[in-house]
Amino acid sequence: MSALHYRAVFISDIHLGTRDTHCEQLLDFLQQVQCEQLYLLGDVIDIWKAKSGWHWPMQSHNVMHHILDKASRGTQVSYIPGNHDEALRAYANTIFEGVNIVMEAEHHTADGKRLLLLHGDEFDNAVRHSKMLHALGSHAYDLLLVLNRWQNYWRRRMGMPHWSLAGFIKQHARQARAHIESYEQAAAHEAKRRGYDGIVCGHIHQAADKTVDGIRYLNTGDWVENCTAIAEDFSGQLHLICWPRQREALLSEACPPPLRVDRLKDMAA
Ligand SMILES: [Mn+2]
Repeated sequence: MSALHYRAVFISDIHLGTRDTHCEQLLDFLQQVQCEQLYLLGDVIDIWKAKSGWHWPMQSHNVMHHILDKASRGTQVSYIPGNHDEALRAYANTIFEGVNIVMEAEHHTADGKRLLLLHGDEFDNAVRHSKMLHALGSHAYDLLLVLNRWQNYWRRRMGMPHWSLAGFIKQHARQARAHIESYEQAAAHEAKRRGYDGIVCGHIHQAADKTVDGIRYLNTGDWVENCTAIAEDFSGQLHLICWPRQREALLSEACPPPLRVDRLKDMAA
């Protein structure tokens, strides 16, 4: 029995098919949460990675099964493919096992706000460089440390000044930050241009809830590092959830969903 009730839940960047997905966390989240609408905002299945070795344990299967189970029990499930599952874009505007596949969607909150929903690789021009930095990533870090020591030995011998790895990383962290900000601005700009009150997207694995240029910018984050989601309660308030950090607190405060007037009308009819 689910404990947490939301009007809508938005998740993305699950990357099923890779070894990186926190399947157990996600499965726990899906089991504890009940919602009227579930939006999957892309990179749910990592079809890119399938080419270099598919990793599909029972847990990945369970995640898919649970999502389809929700769809069969009355949750409206919408799936907006991202760039890692872009093969599914060919199936846009079809319904698969109760899951509505669409290129983008519009969500109306309980308090009447219009939100644009998409994956977000549409704004890749703004983050192209940070992707490259991302690829450089943690594996290169250890190697850099070794090279830095070796390099400074030779620089000293040649009478050159010391070169700082810490400074190099700081500089690149600043650049990565700047690219994330460009992405957020590009997303907010698109929502504003099209007359929306806000945008919910994913793609950059950087969960957020902020106002950018007068537009509510929400990013669902990911389930490979952060285990985050956006959820709308029955009053229309939107919340950024970091599941591992907030799980206990959310479950201890959980209360049943409000009775909906339209449902009461249906029952009376
Ligand atoms: Mn993506």
